[in-house]
Amino acid sequence: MNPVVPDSPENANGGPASSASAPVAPSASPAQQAPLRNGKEPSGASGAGDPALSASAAVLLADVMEGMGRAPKSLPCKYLYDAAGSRLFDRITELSAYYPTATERAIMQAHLDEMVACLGRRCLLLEYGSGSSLKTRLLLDQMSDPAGYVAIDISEEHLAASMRRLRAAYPHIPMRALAADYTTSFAVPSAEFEAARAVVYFPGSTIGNFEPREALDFLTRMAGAAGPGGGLLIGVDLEKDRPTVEAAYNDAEGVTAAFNKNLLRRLNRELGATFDLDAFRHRAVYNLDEGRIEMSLVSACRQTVRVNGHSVGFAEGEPILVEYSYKFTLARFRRLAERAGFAVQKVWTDANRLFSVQYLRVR
Ligand code: AVI
Repeated sequence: MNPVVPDSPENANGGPASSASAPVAPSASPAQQAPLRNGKEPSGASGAGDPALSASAAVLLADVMEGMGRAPKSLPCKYLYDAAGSRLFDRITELSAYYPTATERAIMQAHLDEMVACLGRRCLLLEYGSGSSLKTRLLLDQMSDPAGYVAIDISEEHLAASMRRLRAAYPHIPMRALAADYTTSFAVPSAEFEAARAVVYFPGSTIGNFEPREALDFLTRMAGAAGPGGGLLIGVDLEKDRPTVEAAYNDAEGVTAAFNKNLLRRLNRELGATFDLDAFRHRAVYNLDEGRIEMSLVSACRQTVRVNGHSVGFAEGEPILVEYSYKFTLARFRRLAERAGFAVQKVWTDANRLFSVQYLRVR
């Protein structure tokens, strides 16, 4: 399950990138450039099976049908973040029950000096899944002589809007926007910046949306992207009691339900699917054995849905798994980070140990 999340009011996405550690002259005017695309989705090309589909829709269809063939059925959570999904996720982060965003921000505010000291002078900050880049501003405000900032996000529209705001607020910091699925391969234009080191910023605990094997691969790629002397500043949600976790993913306002159901709306729009949003209900359960929240859309009745010419049958009560959100112990995350080629240099938590922000050094 590959997540590609905008860290709402700050979040994340990923893929391998070139080392950013070599100092190179900046390009003429990086701050003026439009978002790059990672070249994975050439527009106008035909889908393999259906000539009416664009290449990106054909990839979406293939991913959806692959998930519909699994037991239990599943959908890749990276598709949650279309423009409407990104807006809904921003609303989730403002919910009082959704503790991760406010807690992470409070940790950052409390320990900003130490975090900025870890980044050091002439740091190139690479943010994976930049979303609205709200927490990033805390860093950009305090960083010592930053070499630059590269925002990487899957939602081109969201990225362009937040980069416009950031460039206006920080005209002295060279910036680049990269519209890319950070779970795929893409090249970071790090050679454009005169950086002493590169540090990947991956807040929001989006690492928890990867399954363990994928999390290891992704962290390993981030270590490669940061390169020797570089690091990773990462938000990591911690294991806690069931009521707190389940309340965060079953909000009374129904925003999380709307966020997950928006994926079905997207499939109706982009693939001509016939999902009846009222015929599925949101479910989020904390699986303590696996240390993760499991979010599903559960079919309220026996039904058949058409997806671009395919029929998909659902039994009453049958779930579509949409997203996992793993919660970590500090020891478990340390082991994962070390296997990926990092050393945990610093861990900051809140008084209730709900959440952590960690600085990992590339070993
Ligand atoms: C982006 N990610 C860290 C969120 C989480 O908490 O796992 C995604 C989310 N899905 C529903 N609510 C929040």
